[in-house]
Amino acid sequence: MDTVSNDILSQKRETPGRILEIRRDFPILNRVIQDKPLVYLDNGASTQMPRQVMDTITAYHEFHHSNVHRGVHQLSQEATDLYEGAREKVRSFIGAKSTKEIVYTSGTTAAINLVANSYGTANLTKGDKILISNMEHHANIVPWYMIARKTGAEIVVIPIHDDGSLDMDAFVELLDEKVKIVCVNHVSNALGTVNPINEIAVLCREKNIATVVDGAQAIGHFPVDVTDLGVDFYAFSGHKMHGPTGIGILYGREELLESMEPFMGGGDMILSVSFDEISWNELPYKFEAGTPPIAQAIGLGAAIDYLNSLDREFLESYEQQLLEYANEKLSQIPGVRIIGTAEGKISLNSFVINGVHPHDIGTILDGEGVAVRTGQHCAEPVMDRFGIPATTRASMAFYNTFEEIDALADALLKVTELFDVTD
Ligand code: 7TS
Repeated sequence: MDTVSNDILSQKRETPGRILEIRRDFPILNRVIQDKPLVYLDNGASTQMPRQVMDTITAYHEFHHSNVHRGVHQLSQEATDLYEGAREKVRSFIGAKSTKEIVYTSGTTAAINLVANSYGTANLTKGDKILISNMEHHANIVPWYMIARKTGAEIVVIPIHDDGSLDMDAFVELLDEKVKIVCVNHVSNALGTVNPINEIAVLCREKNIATVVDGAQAIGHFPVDVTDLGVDFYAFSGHKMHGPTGIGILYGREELLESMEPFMGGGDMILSVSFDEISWNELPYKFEAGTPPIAQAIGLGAAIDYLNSLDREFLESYEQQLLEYANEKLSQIPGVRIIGTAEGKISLNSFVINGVHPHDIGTILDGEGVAVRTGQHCAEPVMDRFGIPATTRASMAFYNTFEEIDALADALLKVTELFDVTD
């Protein structure tokens, strides 16, 4: 075992100064856990916030807090300007044509539930098909299951290859005239696979099939342009792109959102109300009932400003180097098998170790200050596809370092020593 350990330790790589500088924006990365420096490799669950985002949220509470779209007083107008300003930042960040296409939600889950209920209910009848990829998060499965039960539509699974890439040949074959909706993630949270969304959208558009893309794991890793992608709906969460929790976005093509009935009713989403007749507000407010997550939306705007201030091309290529480095290290640890090896995947490694339960791995890693996620990652069908109950997942962000990958590898070696794992 010493030989393996020494081999791994001998291949160190130095983290670029630009990354170390960026790390200073993230106070939480200085935490000490179990007497060890925190190694945060659970970015797939939630990314950390830079100080700039926290400061913006605090300043909002200190100086501008009030309810939006309601008061004529100055504070309400300031809050409304900040809140609507953030919507414009989101629009520009994802290349949408109009802020009418940007609906604030509480997260990806809420965004997909909105589409399933509003669009799904109105556009599905008995015998129709909803295609869902085998690598979806439960957030892009369960709402459709619920709507399928209500409407009599059928869920059909798009299969995936052994490397975790989507089986595009099978997908094309499945696209018959019964298919009304295709649900697929841009990036899989369990495998790291990046799906060919543009190709999927083109095929669906030809057949008038709606595309619902779960962008939760893509948005923090590379630039997304919904117009270039040509999708109908695109959902994501603020907390996976260095913003706060409690805020997410549903992008919807204006024409489709216009045709849809609201999902939730209440204040702000109406133009006029009587007991006989109610008329809906214009887009996007039609879908935003009640007091919205104001501070969170403004925080999301600040996260966008922060990402825009960085050299994202550099960060993207740096994350790929982290992935290569992690692959190299993991391949030298006895008994490790990586689940999801598709070309072009993001910096995320799901893996199993022969004979060791992922929860034991997670607990031992926590003792070393290394935070990873273990379990089925709310993607049970993909675990079933690979015939495993769970994985350990190290998901990286641009602020992670090569030294942190070393710490992960060292901690995993401890696991294999403790459990006496051999290849
Ligand atoms: N879709 C994908 C692909 C996700 O990874 C997640 C969260 C969601 C949807 C749901 O997002 P929410 O913000 O509405 O909760 N994924 C994870 C994960 O991988 N580990 O913890 C949460």
